[in-house]
Amino acid sequence: MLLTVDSACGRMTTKSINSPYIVFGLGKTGLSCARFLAQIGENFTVIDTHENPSELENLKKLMPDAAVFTGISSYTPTDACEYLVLSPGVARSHPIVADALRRGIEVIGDIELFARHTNAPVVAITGSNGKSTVVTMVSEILSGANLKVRTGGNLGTPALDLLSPGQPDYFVLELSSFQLESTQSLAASVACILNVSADHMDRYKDFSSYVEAKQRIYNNAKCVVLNADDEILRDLRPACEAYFISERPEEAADYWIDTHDGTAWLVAGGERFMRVRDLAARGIHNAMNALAAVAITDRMAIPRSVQKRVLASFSGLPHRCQTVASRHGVEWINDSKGTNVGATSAAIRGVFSERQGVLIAGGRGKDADFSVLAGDVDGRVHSVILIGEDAKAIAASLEGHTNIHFALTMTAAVQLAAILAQPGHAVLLSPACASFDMFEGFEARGYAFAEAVKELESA
Ligand code: UMA
Ligand code: ADP
Repeated sequence: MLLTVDSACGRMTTKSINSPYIVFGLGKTGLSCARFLAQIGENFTVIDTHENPSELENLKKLMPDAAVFTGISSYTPTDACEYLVLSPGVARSHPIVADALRRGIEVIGDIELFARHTNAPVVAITGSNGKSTVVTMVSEILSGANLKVRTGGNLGTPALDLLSPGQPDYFVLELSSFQLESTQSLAASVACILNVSADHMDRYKDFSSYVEAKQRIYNNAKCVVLNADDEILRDLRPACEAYFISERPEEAADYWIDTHDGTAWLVAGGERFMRVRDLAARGIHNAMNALAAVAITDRMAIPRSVQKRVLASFSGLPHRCQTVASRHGVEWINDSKGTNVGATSAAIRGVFSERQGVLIAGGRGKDADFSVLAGDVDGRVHSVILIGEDAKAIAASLEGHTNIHFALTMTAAVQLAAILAQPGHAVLLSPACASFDMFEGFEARGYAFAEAVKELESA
């Protein structure tokens, strides 16, 4: 059998390969697919369009004999090829994928492989924002009830790496729209879409296509949790049991937030069960995340006492509205994981609900519409400091709503913020953008912010 690989740098490689599986992409997902296919005794070939993908060395160490082609621009699959296993970062519109589809090769993702190889119950969570937080809350609640849980997916540990020997009581998976695009057979015990707001508009032809990808999480689900405040999600009519959460009591919901005698409460089925101020994670968006976690874990009959105990101590994940310093009356907050306008909008409304301050934003904008943020900064954010490749696009959208400044580095942005912020203010890093134009990822960006704030002490 022949597999022909054209190299991007002009070399033509032809190799005799007889693989039913082609793994496309050699990042974390591709490596997990290779490892899994090797474990179940399947023959596979790995391809990547970049010369030196991040997991190449690890693959060579783990499987020195694996067939791998990097720096390719095209390939011709053999008759033996049955499956093209896509990494989430590879778009289905890629010419190699389009060609495979034309040839009748089945295009699947790592979550599809996962779903085909496990019977254990899966909790599947997606949404534009709050996925990682809710996945972690659910996972801690289930563990707190002494259940065996394995947690991963878009959160970081690829789903297939969770399939080690022994069966957990539940897998808890964070699923991105990219992963859901190539998933057909997942039958989640509980599936949840937290919210939908525009993200990844550089990958989807329009917002509806993005939402359609997210909606795939409901296919075959036994039960779903939905956000009643979101018009699109409210109008979905899943063919299974549905439970609704809402920020407002007047919505037709099963779980909501109610203010009684000046105190905000989480309510389930009419019962006020926990004060919002007793949640360790701050902000109304985290109260909604907590409601979602309760709605999900109620499906497993987890006692209220366990849910409350966990939610009273889980203060949130790093880089999500995390206070990194308080100096001279100014609170410095790292929300580097605010990588789209929906997240930054929630962070601005949470952080600046009772005070004003400075916002540091910008990066790779993914073709977002930043004008959505204009209403949020009005009256809350007196100055915005913009960094990164889409700084000018954001400035154009916020013109007239706040004072706009530019900085070339995170350090310069933090130093400028220290000058602009007054006692009683907050400085919020919530970029509304991906980080890859300046940093290796959102974590590196958050650490750069925290480090620059620390350096202010010695300046
Ligand atoms: N590649 C190609 N050709 C292309 C595009 C990519 O060959 O046209 C190759 C790249 O050279 C690279 C590999 O594909 O070697 C990268 O694959 P990937 O981008 O899918 O990255 P992974 O390392 O496999 O990480 C993925 C998720 N990444 C993305 O969806 C972009 C990780 O989510 C996830 O944690 C991991 O799988 C495990 O499940 C990250 C993410 O940014 C955190 N997700 C997006 C988000 O949260 O907004 C969706
Ligand atoms: P995701 O995994 O979907 O990116 P995270 O839990 O990591 O979500 O949170 C990312 C950012 O999204 C947070 O830093 C915060 O700014 C914002 N956020 C978190 N939860 C919500 C929510 N329920 N609604 C809107 N924004 C949210």
